[in-house]
Amino acid sequence: MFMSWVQMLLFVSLLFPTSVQSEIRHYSFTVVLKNTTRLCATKPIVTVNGKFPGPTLYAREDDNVLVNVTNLIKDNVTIHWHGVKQLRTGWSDGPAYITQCPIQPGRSYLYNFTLTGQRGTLLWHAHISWLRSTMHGAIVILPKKGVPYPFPKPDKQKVIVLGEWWKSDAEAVINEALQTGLAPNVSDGHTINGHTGPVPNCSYGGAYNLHVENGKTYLLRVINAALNDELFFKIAGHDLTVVEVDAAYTKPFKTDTLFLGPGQTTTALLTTDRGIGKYVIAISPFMDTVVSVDTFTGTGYLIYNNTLPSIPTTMTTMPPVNATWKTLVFAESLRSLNSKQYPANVPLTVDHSLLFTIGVGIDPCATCSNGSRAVAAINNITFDMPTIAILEAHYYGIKGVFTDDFPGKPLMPYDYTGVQPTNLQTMHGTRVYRLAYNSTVELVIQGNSMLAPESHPTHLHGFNFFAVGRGLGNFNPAKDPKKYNLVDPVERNTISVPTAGWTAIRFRADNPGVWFFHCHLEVHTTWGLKMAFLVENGKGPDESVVPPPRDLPQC
Ligand SMILES: *[C@@H]1O[C@H](CO)[C@@H](O)[C@H](O)[C@H]1NC(C)=O
Ligand SMILES: *[C@@H]1O[C@H](CO)[C@@H](O)[C@H](O)[C@H]1NC(C)=O
Ligand SMILES: *[C@@H]1O[C@H](CO)[C@@H](O)[C@H](O)[C@H]1NC(C)=O
Ligand SMILES: *[C@@H]1O[C@H](CO)[C@@H](O)[C@H](O)[C@H]1NC(C)=O
Ligand SMILES: *[C@@H]1O[C@H](CO)[C@@H](O)[C@H](O)[C@H]1NC(C)=O
Ligand SMILES: *[C@@H]1O[C@H](CO)[C@@H](O)[C@H](O)[C@H]1NC(C)=O
Ligand SMILES: *[C@@H]1O[C@H](CO)[C@@H](O)[C@H](O)[C@H]1NC(C)=O
Ligand SMILES: *[C@@H]1O[C@H](CO)[C@@H](O)[C@H](O)[C@H]1NC(C)=O
Ligand SMILES: *[C@@H]1O[C@H](CO)[C@@H](O)[C@H](O)[C@H]1NC(C)=O
Ligand SMILES: *[C@@H]1O[C@H](CO)[C@@H](O)[C@H](O)[C@H]1NC(C)=O
Ligand SMILES: *[C@@H]1O[C@H](CO)[C@@H](O)[C@H](O)[C@H]1NC(C)=O
Ligand SMILES: [Cu+2]
Repeated sequence: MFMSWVQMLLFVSLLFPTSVQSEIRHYSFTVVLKNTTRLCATKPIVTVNGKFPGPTLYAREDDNVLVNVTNLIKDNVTIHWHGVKQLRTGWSDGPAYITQCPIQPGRSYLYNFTLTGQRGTLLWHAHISWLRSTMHGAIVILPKKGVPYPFPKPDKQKVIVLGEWWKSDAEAVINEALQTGLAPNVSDGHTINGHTGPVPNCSYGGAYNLHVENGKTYLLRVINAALNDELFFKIAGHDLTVVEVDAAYTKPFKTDTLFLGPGQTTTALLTTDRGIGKYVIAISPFMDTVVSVDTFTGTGYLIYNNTLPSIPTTMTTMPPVNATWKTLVFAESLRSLNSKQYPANVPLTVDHSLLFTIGVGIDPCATCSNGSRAVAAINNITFDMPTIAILEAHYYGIKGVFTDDFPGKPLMPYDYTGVQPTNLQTMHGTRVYRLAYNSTVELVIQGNSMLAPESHPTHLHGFNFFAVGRGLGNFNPAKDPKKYNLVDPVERNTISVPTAGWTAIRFRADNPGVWFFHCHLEVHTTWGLKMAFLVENGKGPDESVVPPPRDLPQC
């Protein structure tokens, strides 16, 4: 008996299925307090499953992820899956009062989302008040089974989560600041996978040790989970080859220093070719303006596995805190991979051309220490949090929760990066910007000098965007678009807007729902540097928000 060609192909494809079924990944996250001696903490910290950083969530592209979050602490909680596109599943995005009411003490909520069209490193974190300072962890999205990386296969992979630490409770820090109206205390240290390295006046000196073998390639998945600090990351004596940021592949490039804003991730290859030795891993903050910052350098060690204790440690020099040039060189080096398999689908036409000015201002406040309080705004609007989720209000047509008149341009244009205006007051509102399904957006994010100009890592939920342009000073609509990169701009979900400068991003609004846009310096989010895009449904169920889950928390 001979098989026909068709039969044979059928037989072979049964033996070796080419399309592998995606899986359902179940996780259980329990929010609990945990005592810790790290950095001489004075209080138990808020954790997931008692871990700091929290558990790493592993999945493959196309998998359905189910995370049952149970809240066993006294505070309300929510969790955001930072950078997960959440196609039509805004109910699982996580920002409190934007897409869901918080999970109240004693309650559970099942987050349910599918990882579509993304692979690489992301993070999850609490998205209410300042709980994310200790409630965060990594998300690793592996390629589909049988699909290789577009770079040499690493021998091993390591997750490296960078954080920021307060000796006192971070909630107490922000509550105190909101009462006084002043800037919150800066943190007391920076952490690498929960370890600080030696700290002055604190007997706890545990450092993170990365044990490696000589002659191997390691894939480092580096995550900036700090609250308020953009960070440099360096390993003494070793270059790193960046291959992916924010779960989008990049053209590989070699660098001695990584630069990550809070919420950003960078995946890089490390070749261990130094034979033996102990090499410092260091993180330090970036701040190129008068704003005060925690200057503590967090340290860990890269240790080759046959290194004797007598071998001296190789040190490294970190860029100075105001090394703007270093951040610009890093940003300039980032390019989408833009291969046949992973094309950069940059929108080439624009339906909505928006200009958002962002910065910090001062409002009167009778009860505050100084008769005034710090606020932050987009287009001079300080966002007031609603008392029920905007997505629910939109879905059920509940009136009076928000208005859809967020201005696409500043209402009162001025020289944004020139002399500081005399009036530093802002307006307040809960306004969204409405977008039709599948429309295209160009958003120029312009830093302003209302109070102190400062670098802002801005984050868009629900989408990746392409960073098509960047510059210092005021954006020039006549000249600057001519210099855009529309071929291979980096694709990401969080982008730094340079101090007294601008960044232009483009995205296609192909995800219906309500999507938060905010500065990822938590202090600025708290002060009101936030707004939301409302993306209308398209045609039919495949272009519409899924129905809300039955266990969606209520306010
Ligand atoms: C932390 O330690 C203190 C003192 O030992 C104890 O009273 C408290 O119950 C502990 N808290 C937690 C959450 O374990
Ligand atoms: C989530 O976990 C809680 C606590 O174990 C349990 O009561 C609840 O039924 C779980 N929810 C789902 C959807 O499994
Ligand atoms: C997850 O959400 C999808 C809709 O997006 C739904 O079909 C599925 O039943 C949900 N899974 C669970 C376990 O609730
Ligand atoms: C903030 O810093 C001040 C000055 O060092 C200190 O007195 C205060 O207790 C700190 N606040 C918190 C919440 O740690
Ligand atoms: C450490 O303690 C000493 C003595 O109490 C004090 O002078 C110094 O300022 C402290 N250093 C830090 C970094 O807190
Ligand atoms: C170092 O790595 C090599 C290669 O895997 C292994 O053979 C050796 O046992 C390791 N040595 C130690 C001390 O772990
Ligand atoms: C960075 O700060 C140092 C120390 O304050 C100063 O000397 C230097 O001029 C600054 N560099 C830049 C580029 O602003
Ligand atoms: C208090 O307000 C005055 C006047 O606006 C300002 O000069 C001063 O720096 C403020 N103090 C603080 C601590 O913010
Ligand atoms: C912002 O709004 C406030 C309140 O309406 C106003 O006084 C101020 O001039 C506005 N500032 C800018 C830069 O538009
Ligand atoms: C969205 O618009 C693009 C460009 O016009 C088009 O190619 C695509 O089919 C549209 N998608 C949907 C789902 O309408
Ligand atoms: C928790 O959230 C509910 C619903 O929004 C709210 O009524 C309550 O005041 C919140 N509790 C705390 C401690 O913030
Ligand atoms: Cu900011």
